[in-house]
Amino acid sequence: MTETTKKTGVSRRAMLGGSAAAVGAGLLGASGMVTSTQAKVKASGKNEVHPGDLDEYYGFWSGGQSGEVRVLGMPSMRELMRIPVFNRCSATGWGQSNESIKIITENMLPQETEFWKDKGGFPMNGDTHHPHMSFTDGKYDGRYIFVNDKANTRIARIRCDIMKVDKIISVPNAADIHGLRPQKFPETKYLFANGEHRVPLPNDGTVLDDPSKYHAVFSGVDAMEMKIAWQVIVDGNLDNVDADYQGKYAVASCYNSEEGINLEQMTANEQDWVVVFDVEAIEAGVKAGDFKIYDGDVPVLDGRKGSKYTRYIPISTSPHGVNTCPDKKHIMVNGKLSPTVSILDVTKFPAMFKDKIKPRDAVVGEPELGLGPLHTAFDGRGNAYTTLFLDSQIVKWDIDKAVKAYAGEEVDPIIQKLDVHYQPGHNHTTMGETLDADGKWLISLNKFSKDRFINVGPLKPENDQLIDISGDVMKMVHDGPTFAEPHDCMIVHRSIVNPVNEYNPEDIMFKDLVEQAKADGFPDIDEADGIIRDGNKVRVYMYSAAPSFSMEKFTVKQGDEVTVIITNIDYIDDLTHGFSISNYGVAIEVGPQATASVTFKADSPGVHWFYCNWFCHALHMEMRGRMLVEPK
Ligand code: CUK
Ligand code: CUA
Repeated sequence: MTETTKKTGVSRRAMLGGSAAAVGAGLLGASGMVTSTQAKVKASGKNEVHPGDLDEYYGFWSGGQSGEVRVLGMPSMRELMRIPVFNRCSATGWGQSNESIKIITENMLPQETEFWKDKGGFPMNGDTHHPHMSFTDGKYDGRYIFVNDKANTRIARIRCDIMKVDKIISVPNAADIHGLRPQKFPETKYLFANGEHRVPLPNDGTVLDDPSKYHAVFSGVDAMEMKIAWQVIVDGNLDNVDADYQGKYAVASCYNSEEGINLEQMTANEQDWVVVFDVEAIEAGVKAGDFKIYDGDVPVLDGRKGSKYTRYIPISTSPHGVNTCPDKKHIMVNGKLSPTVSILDVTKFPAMFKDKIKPRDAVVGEPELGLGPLHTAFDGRGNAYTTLFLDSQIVKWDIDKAVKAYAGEEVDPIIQKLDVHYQPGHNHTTMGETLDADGKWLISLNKFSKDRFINVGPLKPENDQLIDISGDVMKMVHDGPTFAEPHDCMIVHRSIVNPVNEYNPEDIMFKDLVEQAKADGFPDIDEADGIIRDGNKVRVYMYSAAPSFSMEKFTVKQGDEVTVIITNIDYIDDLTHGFSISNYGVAIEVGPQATASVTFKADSPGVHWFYCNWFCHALHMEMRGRMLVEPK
């Protein structure tokens, strides 16, 4: 018996189930509940990926406050890689190599550059929630993954060929980017990004308690340029967002129509809404000059109630997840505080924008599913799977029946409820946010693991559960612990993602270093080996081939600003080198055929060993050399 159970006499697990059922019965009434049909069927074993076999899917997981994105193999649920994004990574040198620092800082706003000047130059944390791949014709195209940073109002782009970030941008005027989705059709021209929190616009420190000056800002980001194309001010705040399959609209949920600034105010109303954005109307508004400029030279349009750019569809209070169905027609808005999911019909949006129907007429279904619906996924066979946070369940339901029930037919859309462990937020199906939804697997990203793993102390992992949805009945097949709340993930078939094995030396990412080497007298960076002194700036060029660096030792003077530039000339797969200097806090990755650089102040005199920090050879330990720092 644990301490908790001793004190209360009830385990948390029992309490949780009991209270949820009690509240559920009260709220839903007798007709709304179906018996939980927890599948007792034996696990299929289909999720086993034997040694030497490969997974069928890539899963891209956000890493919450860890600031990273993780790559998992599915269905094995093995963690394959971590992609540092907004975090400092001591294994790869992300946040330390000059190339990563350039990506992190080059699109900071001027005031941010000023603010971070004395604080390490840039924020080294982030809060990733929503990783999504770029689309072409409603399908994943394998080019990029985009992810938000709620903590520091940024958006990053990951190149899928090398699985590294190539752009990070700060979003002006908006506060705390939360919901993020790519346009699905005809291709990802825009990313839609929700500034979740309302802040004064301009946020210059002169306003605190005048809510009329607070605004939430929705951004359309040019996804290929990674530049803000336009922004729209809305009423209320902004939570999650999704785009339709026609490429015309974005739909964002709002949980604070009260425009309150504390919890009591924010949940006072019975109704909130989703905001529908008309992309073509916004583009026309930009062309016509119907905007203001605040910060960042971005056109900001007014999309508050009554605007031609938006419509507000009333939804019961605090809706959360927004999920577009691969039937191209329906968009699900998950009730959170309401036990319902509201089904929007996008084919009604044109009439709604022409005011031929009321916004609420775009709602064509509103099934009561259970307590705390947060997110919905799809199998491409007409079924939806909604997470019930409070009930700790996934509910599988029939979309068509839900629409019929709303129209008055006596049908029950609920097919099955499956217990998950515990408290699911997002869920995701294989290819489920695309027209290729294949209905094989469902992931439930549970916020609590409690008793599902051996105890690792007060801080527990989350629990990502894998569910086989290929048959008529959902079957739980795997528990997978993860660290630091991955809010969301996306799952893509491996045929779509085709990463390379080596870097291309001609890649744009090496251009600056290649140019600098040429200017320093090394026409071929593969052979660059030598020291260039430029005042107190010293550039040390070397190349590496397992198991040695081309340079066995080099000498600099105390106080020099030293940049070490290393090219890995090894041509073999899986042959990454690294460069660490002992007692200097320096460690970077140098991938096969890559060039990387790091700059530091040589302020500690003496002999310092530098060594390779990525296991590369039987003589990896011997892959090292000395830096002598001569005293002043
Ligand atoms: S949010 Cu976390 S459970 Cu940031 Cu997508 Cu819904
Ligand atoms: Cu090179 Cu280890």
